[in-house]
Amino acid sequence: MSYQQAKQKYAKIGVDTDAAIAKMKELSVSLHCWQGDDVTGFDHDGPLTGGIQTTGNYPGKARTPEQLMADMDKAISLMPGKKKLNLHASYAIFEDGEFVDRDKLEPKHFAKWVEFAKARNMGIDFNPTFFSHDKVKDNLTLTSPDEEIRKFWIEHGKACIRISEYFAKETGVPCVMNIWIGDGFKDIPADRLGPRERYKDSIEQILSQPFDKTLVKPCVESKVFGVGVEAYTAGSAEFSLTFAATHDGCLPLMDNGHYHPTEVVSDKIPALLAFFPEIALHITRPIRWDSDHVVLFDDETREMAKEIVRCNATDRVYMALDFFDASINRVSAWVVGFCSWQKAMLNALCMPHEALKKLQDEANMTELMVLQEDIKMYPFGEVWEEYCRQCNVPSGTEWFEEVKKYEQQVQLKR
Ligand code: RNT
Ligand code: ZN
Repeated sequence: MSYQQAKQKYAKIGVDTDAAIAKMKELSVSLHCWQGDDVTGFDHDGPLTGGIQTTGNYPGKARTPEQLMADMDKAISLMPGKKKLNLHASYAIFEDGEFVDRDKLEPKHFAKWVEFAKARNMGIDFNPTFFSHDKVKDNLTLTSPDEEIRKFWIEHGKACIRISEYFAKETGVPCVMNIWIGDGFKDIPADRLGPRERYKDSIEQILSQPFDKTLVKPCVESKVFGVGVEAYTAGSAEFSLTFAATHDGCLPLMDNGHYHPTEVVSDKIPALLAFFPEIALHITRPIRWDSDHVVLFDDETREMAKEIVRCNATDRVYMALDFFDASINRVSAWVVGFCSWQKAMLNALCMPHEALKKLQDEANMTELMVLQEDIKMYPFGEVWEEYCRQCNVPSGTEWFEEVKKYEQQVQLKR
């Protein structure tokens, strides 16, 4: 079947595949730098902490800013769609032997990333890094009862607001700044309120740093538990959601690895859209826990994309990827994960949502089931290939030949 034939088939159910492809080209998705080096960053030598883990030992990992940028470039050249760069503060680039701690970070430490993003027409999202650092005391940062520790991390958050505003001004694209802390306890705590009150106060102090709300979009990301902090996580769903709801200009961020395994973020998206003008997502693939596997074109991924599209919320939801697999080629991981989300969004744009909603409102659940099942067999692959063609990137598995070559010629020589 050709694209033209596929297009005609979709047209019969009221779907304009050309319009879907055109829409895809406008939607930006944040590509996280941390898949390229297993969340290591450039500002410390210690291990990854905070209850998150990368597993695997695949060769060829990027170890310098140049290598990470080259790997990202390779990935970017192989996937369709508009990308935004997602950085962590730990990816600061120090020059000429300079080093400053996280509370003293300045825009200039990210100038090379700005140059990278601008040259590729990308905006930048940002994340303060509240983990992998010697000032994480007893697994605590912004919730620490040690005021010196807490102050250090508040100053880090404020520095990141200033850097986020710099990113937005330089790129002309608003910067989503996500606050996530792994603070918690391995075993039953005696005080669940104190850490949360301190966390609330800490974020309020961070947000007291003046910034332009149209340029910086602060978010708070919730989590249910982390490795080593199984009994209690300060930034729980209720905490984070309520914080965002009660603080003007602050967005809730949902990571679909951060809930109990039978909860689905696809259902939470419309729930939040009923209240928040804008929300943010971390798109990942949890297997049994927050394992951060590479995103695939699977049922829940498709369902999340459908909710964004059918709620007409493509301009209200900030979409960012958040996975890290160290057991496979890291460039390939980026491409598969990014393309899976692109496929999910394009697939969602190729559905007759209004007709389906009408069936629901008429309580015609029989026909709704029949149609929803029938659409699954539509020639979506043709539409995807056409989208890739228009974006000048290989479709199918042709891109993987490029990755294999790059692995041999570049990554394995490191
Ligand atoms: C951790 C959170 C967080 C991190 C990144 C590196 O569970 O998902 O978003 O993955 O900030
Ligand atoms: Zn996340």
